[in-house]
Formats: sequence, structure tokens, C-alpha cells
Amino acid sequence: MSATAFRRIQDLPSTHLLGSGTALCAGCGGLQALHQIYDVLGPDTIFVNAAGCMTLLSVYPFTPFRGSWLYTAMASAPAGAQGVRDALDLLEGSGRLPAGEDLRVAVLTGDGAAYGMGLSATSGAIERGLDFLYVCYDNEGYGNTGQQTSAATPHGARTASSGAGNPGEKKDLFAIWTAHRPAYAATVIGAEPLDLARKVERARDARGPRLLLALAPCPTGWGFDAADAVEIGRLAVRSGMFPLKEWVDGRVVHTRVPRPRRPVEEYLVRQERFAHLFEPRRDEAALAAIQARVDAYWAEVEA
Ligand SMILES: Cc1ncc(C[n+]2csc(CCOP(=O)(O)OP(=O)(O)O)c2C)c(N)n1
Ligand code: SF4
Ligand SMILES: [Mg+2]
Repeated sequence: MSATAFRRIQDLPSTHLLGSGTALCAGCGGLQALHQIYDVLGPDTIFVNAAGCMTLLSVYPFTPFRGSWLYTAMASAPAGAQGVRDALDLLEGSGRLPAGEDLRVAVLTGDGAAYGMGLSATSGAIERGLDFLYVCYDNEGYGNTGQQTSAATPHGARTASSGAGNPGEKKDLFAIWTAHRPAYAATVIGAEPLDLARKVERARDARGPRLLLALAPCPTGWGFDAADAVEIGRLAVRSGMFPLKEWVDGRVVHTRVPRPRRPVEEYLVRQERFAHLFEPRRDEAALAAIQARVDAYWAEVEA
């Protein structure tokens, strides 16, 4: 889409997020999730956006957002959110914000920032009880710079910096968040819009630190046809690779338990980043190990 397809903010009609961005890819699962999340949150949301693919949505003086948006360095979005929240509280306290103006602050970040560079600032913000939403679109790599390995890259996935497949394991950001006992935390995906909308409503209406962790199928970085983005997202859930869950009143509740669970192979085989597990010959050991990890997770959930 060309920049001329964007409109100046004062000309925007009533939908919250317009267009698909000047530089975002067709079929972007991160954008799909953000569209849906923003539709529930609405324009009273101020986004503090860590550097990544979604920062390309706003190219001055054009923006698809109806509300305010602030760009920060990768590690600094939670610190930026603290500054914005403090400023809003001061303005409210001194009567300089119109009565009834209830602006909420939301970090918008990729996994590279969320699982790695920004983790310490995030931990501090949760610890201080900062009243903010934290939206992470997880495309399992540094997408904006060509899909290098991040701490969210799954085991075995090939990236621009792990040509033989990532030898490490995906970090469990949901568990790290819940260890801080936040006000709310949930995993979501654009391919399951009703589950997503209900969780965003809960997150919107709570106060304190709240996480929305969205798996973001990424046609460009994962290697699949843009038209298959929703199907890949559904397979992530139905194979059990991406559990949909939330943290409510101090315990984890799974909001979709895939029964019967599809073999993880059905999810993996559709993506170029896992092609080396199937060609030139099947890597039975690696495939069995991935399946075993998913089985062990669900065995514990269903025990
Ligand atoms: C400290 C620092 N190192 C490197 C970069 C270059 N950089 C910009 S975006 C990006 C990738 C961020 O990855 P992620 O947070 O997962 O977001 P995505 O690009 O996948 O949307 C990188 C490495 C940067 N902006 N700041
Ligand atoms: S690289 Fe992936 S996450 Fe980034 S805009 Fe393209 S599809 Fe979306
Ligand atoms: Mg990423």
C-alpha cells in the first residue's frame, strides 16, 4: 500500500485502525491480531510502540491509529508507558484533562523486545504495579530486520541467524508474567477472534499490569503463503503448539483444549522454516521430540 493510501488523523472515519500499513506484509498475523485488539480497546488507548514491524504503521504525518502513538527504542516501551501514565495522572489530578477522559496506556511490542531486550524494563513495570496493557505480537523472531532468532523462536525453526534450525527453546513469557502475579494475562491469536475479543475485554476492564500475548503467524519469516495465515493460526492452536489460556484470580485457565489434538507435523510441514525436518529426509528424532514436548504440556494440563 502506498503512503497516499493513508489519511491524516483528522480525516479518519469511525473505525479504529485503518489500512494495512505502508510496509507490512500481506497476511501478517500480527496486524490481524492488532486490528482485533484495537477494535475492542478503542481510540482512548495510547500506544507506546517498541521498534519492530508495527512501528512501520505510522509514517509521519500519516497514521492508521485513531488515538495517540509513541515510538520507543526496543528495550524502553514499558519505561515510556510509565512516563505517559504518570503524565496522564498529573494532568487528571490538576484538572487539566477534561472530566470523563479516561485514557489507557498500552505497550505494543514484538517478541524480540518482549522476550529479550525489554524484559528487565517490563519486570520493573509489573513490580511497580503500573496500570498498563502490554500487547506482544509474537512472530517468533526479529521480523523487521529479516527474521533473526529471538528468545521466542521455537526449537528447530530455521531463521536468518540459525541456518540449521534453532538449537534453543522458546522462552515462556506467559509464565514469566504470571510469576509476577499481574492483574491479568492471556494468550490470544487472530485466528480465534471470539476467544480474543473476550480476553481483550477482560484486559481492558482490569487495572494494573495486564498481558495480551498474541501469536503472530508471519508469512514472510515463517515461509508460508499469505492466504494461509488464518489456517496456520488455527493449526497452531489445534495441534496444541500454542495453548490459549488466561491468568485469572491467581490460576491459569485454558480457554480452548484441543480435542482431538492434531499432530504437530500438520502445523510444521506447512512452514518453510521447518522444511529441513522433512527434506531431504525426515528427521524422526526432532519431530518426535517436538511432539513429545507438546504431549507432556497437555498431559499436565489434563491431569
Ligand atoms: C537496541 C536495538 N538493536 C537493534 C535494533 C534494530 N531492530 C529494529 S526492529 C528489530 C527487530 C525487533 O524484533 P521484534 O521485537 O520481535 O519485532 P518484529 O520486528 O518481529 O516486529 C531490530 C533488531 C534496534 N532498533 N534497537
Ligand atoms: S515480517 Fe511478519 S510480522 Fe513483520 S510485517 Fe511481515 S508478516 Fe508481519
Ligand atoms: Mg518478532
